[in-house]
Amino acid sequence: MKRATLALAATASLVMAREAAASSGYPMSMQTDLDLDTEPGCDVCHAEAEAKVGAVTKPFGRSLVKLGLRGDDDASLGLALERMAKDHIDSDGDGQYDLDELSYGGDPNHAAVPIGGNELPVTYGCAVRAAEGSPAPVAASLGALALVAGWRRRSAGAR
Ligand SMILES: [Ca+2]
Repeated sequence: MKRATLALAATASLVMAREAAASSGYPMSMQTDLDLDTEPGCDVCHAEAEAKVGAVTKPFGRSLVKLGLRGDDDASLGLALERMAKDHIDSDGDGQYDLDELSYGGDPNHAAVPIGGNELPVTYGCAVRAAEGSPAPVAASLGALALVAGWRRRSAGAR
């Protein structure tokens, strides 16, 4: 009984150590497996961009774990990435698949940012804004005066 307990404790500690092990080779493996221009930072899966990174906390990393990723196990990374591609995983729910976002240097943990960075949102409406110094406001005012004068002339003629 004592031997069985010791064996169980040893096995449990090995499993826990394996899951907690740093996976410093994953960025390079992801770059190779996904044919990326650059290695993704550790912060694609972890809170920190560089070691010591801590637990997997980002949506993309959690998706990989759900797909079978294990710590310091390149084979599990390859399989999880294959499953991610097959299942069209979109961890941040922005409509862009995670692997597509990585392929163009995007972040699969945040909604896509347009090329060129954040810009003011497009607004729609009917208003026309004249450029500063433009004669448009003067012309509009004269047009309004002409309409009022014409209306008054017609009203006076009707009497
Ligand atoms: Ca996405």
